[in-house]
Amino acid sequence: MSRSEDNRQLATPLYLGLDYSTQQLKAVLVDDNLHEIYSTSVNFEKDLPEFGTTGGCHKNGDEVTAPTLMWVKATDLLLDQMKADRIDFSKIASISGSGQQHGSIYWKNGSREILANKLNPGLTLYDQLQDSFVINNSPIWMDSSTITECRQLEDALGGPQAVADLTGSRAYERFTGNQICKIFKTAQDDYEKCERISLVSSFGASLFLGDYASIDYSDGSGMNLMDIKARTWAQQALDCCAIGLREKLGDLVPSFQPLLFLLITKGYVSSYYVKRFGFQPKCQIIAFTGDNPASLAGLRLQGGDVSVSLGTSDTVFVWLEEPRPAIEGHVFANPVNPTDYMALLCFKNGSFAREKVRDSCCKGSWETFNESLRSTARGNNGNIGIYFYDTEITPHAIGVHRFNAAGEKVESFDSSVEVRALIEGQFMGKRVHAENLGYNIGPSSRVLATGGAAANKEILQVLSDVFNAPVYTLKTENSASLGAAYQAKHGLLHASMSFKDVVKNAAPYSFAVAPNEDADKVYTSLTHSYKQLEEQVANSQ
Ligand code: 5FX
Repeated sequence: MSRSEDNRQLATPLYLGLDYSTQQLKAVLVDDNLHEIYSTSVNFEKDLPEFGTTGGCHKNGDEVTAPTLMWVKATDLLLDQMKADRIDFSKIASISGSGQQHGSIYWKNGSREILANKLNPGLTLYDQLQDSFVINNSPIWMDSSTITECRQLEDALGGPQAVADLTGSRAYERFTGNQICKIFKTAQDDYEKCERISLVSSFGASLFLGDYASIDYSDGSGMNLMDIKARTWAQQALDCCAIGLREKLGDLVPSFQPLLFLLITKGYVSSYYVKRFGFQPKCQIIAFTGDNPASLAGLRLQGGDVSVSLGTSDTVFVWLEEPRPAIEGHVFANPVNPTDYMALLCFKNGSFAREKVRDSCCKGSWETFNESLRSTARGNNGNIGIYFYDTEITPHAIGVHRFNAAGEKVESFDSSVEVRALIEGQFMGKRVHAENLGYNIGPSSRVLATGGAAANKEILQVLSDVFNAPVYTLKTENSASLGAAYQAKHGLLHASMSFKDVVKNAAPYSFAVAPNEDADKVYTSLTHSYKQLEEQVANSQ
């Protein structure tokens, strides 16, 4: 029977998206029009206090881990909650999911057999997977304990840029290859007893598939182990990390790929869930991916788009066709279009810097802050500011640096000039680093703004002008789990339909602001000056 026939058997197919994030496991159900009809979540700290985590993790110096079995128990609890909410599991046509990126799970020899053939529907997963992991505490993305392994990888492959060219990012401490390398060196016995290493995403998929799920290209890009262009494991990188790693990682698949069971038959939901919760036996499991790629799907980004999340830290996703990996930022395989890429850029100085300038220049008033933006000229008469109160990630630099129109360092700006310099500087920085990775603003480019500061139209106007593109907003509390639910449907239809067509009925964006006519003229050259000044600051530290 073809996939679409499987699908038609259901009067109202539903699609389930899961998100194994740092603090919670979330489920979102959407209907055939991709409208959200239900969501629920399990908070690791609050609902599973027996694991003693704070915010879903344990911190021990620069080592940060999460108990693997906590995620298993959260899965039991989530499904129990859905059952108590009288969800009709038989209507779910397919399941996909996302997970915090970079975290790793180490399955013990023999666990595949338990997953595939020995799960008793009368018992919880937690009861039955007690002895399935060789490492009980999974290293997660907040871990920064692998600087030695990072240097080793960069030295072996010819430096940071060479690692970025091959894998999409220079060596990062949280990236999974460096974490695996540390485990190989410090716990070799455990490494040898491990038959499969999963990412958090493919681990979640494995639980539902009842077999080891393949790692998808997008989340696989966050390991420093995948050849970003060929989308295959990069043997030189594997060789640097650990012996016999290729076998423990399994195959890579596209992010919307319907998975296979035991590499042969269609990857339907494990019979455990059919018997215990009433899932239909032909509910298809689609590859799970990382939370950032899933959010790109949830935001429904298209070629040429950029999304800017304005929160405590700012995050930028960029849709790329021709990536130029750099030593700042990350290039991942695009989760919805198999030949394209996405870039992820993190900026530490987000809302905190905006609030600091609001307090020092506007007596804490956003109204005064906005009035400063309205009353100053686009381009700030050539004045440029760089406000890295905390050590910035992109670029790696610190301090507040102000320059006049002649590019000379100055001590201070008038209050309203300071406000505009901060906002223009923050957005020019985003544009510079997006362009460094291969982004080109085109006539159909759109900027999608999310996060707290996306409610501020004056700030969005500067964003629109700096990128010379219209800005839209979207409510996005669930972007990763929603993106996973979209991918669940996309996975069933991908052979005949593009992702863009799959999501065409999803909730529309709200138009916020359009760029001013002189935006291109003002900001193309100002951004060029900003770039030179930022490089000068970063190189001098
Ligand atoms: C991305 O590289 C990250 O490390 C984080 O955004 C995690 O994915 C958070 F879950």
